[in-house]
Amino acid sequence: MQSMIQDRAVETGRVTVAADPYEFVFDRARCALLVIDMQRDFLEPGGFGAALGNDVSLLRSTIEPNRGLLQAWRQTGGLVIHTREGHRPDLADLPPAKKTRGRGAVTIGDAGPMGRILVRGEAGHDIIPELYPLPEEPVVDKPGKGAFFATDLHAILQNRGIAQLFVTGVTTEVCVHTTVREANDRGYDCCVLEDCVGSYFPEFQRIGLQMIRAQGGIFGWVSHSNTVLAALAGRQ
Ligand code: TIU
Repeated sequence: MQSMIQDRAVETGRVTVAADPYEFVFDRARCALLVIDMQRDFLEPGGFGAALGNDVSLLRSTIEPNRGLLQAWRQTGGLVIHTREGHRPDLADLPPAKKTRGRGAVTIGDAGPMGRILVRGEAGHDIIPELYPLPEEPVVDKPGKGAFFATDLHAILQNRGIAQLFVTGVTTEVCVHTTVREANDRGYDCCVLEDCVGSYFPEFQRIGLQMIRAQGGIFGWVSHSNTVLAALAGRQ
């Protein structure tokens, strides 16, 4: 018996999206939307992002573009995968160096207003309500910054025949970058959508995107969600 996703009508065919450093051509049936770590711990006060000393409001501009893109992508029947950074409640998968890094007063595993910081099963670890996964959408829990390290993401993508990814989420220069680099080395084409990724540091947002598209797209493409929406609707 086929899964719900495979039963859904998936639009097929090639789509061309204007991008930097040149157009991104994707095959609808072989392309997934990968949404990185849009968790309360990064986007809401009292979580991991705030514990690191960041102004979490800077990431919230990414929510509406992601919501619009998710809606359109789901309508095409395309695969959506969400990731969450976090650790086992017993912290057995938490490297000591990650626990102590930053020398913060509150670190991973400590109690916060949304539960224990960056721990699986806690309220803060979950994805923000605005972008909550549908029941059939895989959610990949990752202990590191990259979504391929110590996860089954590669197997999931291979099993679905996925070769290309639109990548969104937070933060641009940390988990998005690490994941795109990991994906690129595994042979995936990655197109990062600039309005759907966010950083606590405006200069890192700008430079982080620049680093992806430089040198002929050294590990990916950069585009905008409006451009993808137009292409999906045949308006490009
Ligand atoms: N601190 C920061 O910018 N990011 C992270 O720790 N994780 C992710 O990017 N998800």
